[in-house]
Amino acid sequence: MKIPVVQKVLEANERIAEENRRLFEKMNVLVINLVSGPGAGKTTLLKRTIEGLKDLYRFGVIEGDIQSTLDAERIASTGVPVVQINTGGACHLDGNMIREAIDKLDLGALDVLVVENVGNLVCPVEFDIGEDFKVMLLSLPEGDDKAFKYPLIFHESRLLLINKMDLLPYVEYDIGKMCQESRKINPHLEIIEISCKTGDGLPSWFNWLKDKVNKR
Ligand SMILES: Nc1nc2c(ncn2[C@@H]2O[C@H](COP(=O)(O)OP(=O)(O)O)[C@@H](O)[C@H]2O)c(=O)[nH]1
Ligand SMILES: [Mg+2]
Repeated sequence: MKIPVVQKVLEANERIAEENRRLFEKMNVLVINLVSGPGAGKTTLLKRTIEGLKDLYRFGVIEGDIQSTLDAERIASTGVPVVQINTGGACHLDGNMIREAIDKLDLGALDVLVVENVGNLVCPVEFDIGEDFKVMLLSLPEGDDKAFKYPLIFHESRLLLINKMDLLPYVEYDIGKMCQESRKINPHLEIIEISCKTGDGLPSWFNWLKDKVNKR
């Protein structure tokens, strides 16, 4: 009997992701898998978060991109350890890529590891990397119909951050509808509205993160 290849790949990934998760637990590192479409503001959010909380926690970052080290360079400017993964075409990070990247990090010297996944709302959802939480980021210019189009990421995420709230006067976006449709898919989804530009809402996100580190 032939087993479909995709299933085998996913099974292998689950096993490696579970090993990663055990290692993160042992080293007491909280791991966030940050997922969004391209340009929603992942790297900007990460920089703001590190700048806001670096006196409290020791951060590390894994940057996932198809190519380039642009985002890793932006993060490196904050002084925290960062590893860039270039997937060479793959639209997501997987457990094995993360396993290789953490070899290059001193996990014992970290409290929080944030993984910026490759920018899209589809493929990263399929691949567990051993994270504690998936956090998804949407931004106003992308439109308020994403829950209908990409339900799985809403289902799998613990927190939805709605970014670029400073653009609300300039775009058509129904926040109420967005929240309602998101919670139809995932009634437990927490939602925080933020602007990485003005800083609005960031304290609530920082508190969410602090709560998760403290419960670790
Ligand atoms: N107006 C506005 N622009 C933002 C905000 N956050 C990020 N941006 C901009 O959005 C663009 C993409 O941000 P980036 O962090 O590179 O997105 P990523 O591709 O998800 O990592 C950049 O030009 C940012 O300056 C925000 O809250 N408001
Ligand atoms: Mg980025």
